[in-house]
Amino acid sequence: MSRLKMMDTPIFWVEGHPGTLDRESWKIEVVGLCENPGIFNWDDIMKMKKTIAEARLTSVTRFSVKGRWGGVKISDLLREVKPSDNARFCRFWSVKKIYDTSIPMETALQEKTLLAYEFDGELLEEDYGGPVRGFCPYLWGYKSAKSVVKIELMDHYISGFWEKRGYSDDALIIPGMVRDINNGGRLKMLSLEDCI
Ligand SMILES: Nc1nc2c(c(=O)[nH]1)N[C@H]1C(S)=C(S)[C@@H](COP(=O)(O)O)O[C@H]1N2
Ligand SMILES: [Mo]
Repeated sequence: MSRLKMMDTPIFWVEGHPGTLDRESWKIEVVGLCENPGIFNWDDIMKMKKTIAEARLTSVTRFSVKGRWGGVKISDLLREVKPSDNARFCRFWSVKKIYDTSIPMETALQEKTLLAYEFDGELLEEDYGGPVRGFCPYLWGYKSAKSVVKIELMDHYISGFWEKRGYSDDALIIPGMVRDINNGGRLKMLSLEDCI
């Protein structure tokens, strides 16, 4: 059983669980405002530089899970597609293209914002957004789209699935009590600094 599951990390699939997803044939389209749009498959992602970010995924529903998230930095990925000067937002689409969420380019380019495929050295399973998910510890968890199939570079902002339903567009983490998944769900006071 994976670490995430062993710790009983909540599994959110508001659009419905996607079922079994095939890692080997996984493809992520990177399109929109860039010079070199492209499709990155699992092998392409495996060949790119791996970054491990020790950080927390923290939900506005007030759980937080810390670990070594492994993947490709969004900044490394974007270097390949050469974003245009007017690309200001990065929109992530999950499998089925029902769930989407967008983050500002500055946040996408930060050190710990990843296309993640690992947690504590284990490949992510479908429950937790495998094969490859967005991971952005700087913002509430709804900005970390699971099982990403498409990234769109845009010059304007569009509210995503949860943002349209009332969650804030900026998703700035507000300090407060959360259930600390690494510690059996016990309450813990958490600030943004603890998340990153
Ligand atoms: N496709 C998709 N991505 C999603 C969600 C979702 O329901 N569907 N939930 C978001 C929310 S609100 C959070 S807190 C995290 C939860 O990640 P987990 O299910 O791996 O714990 O995923 C985010 N990404
Ligand atoms: Mo969440």
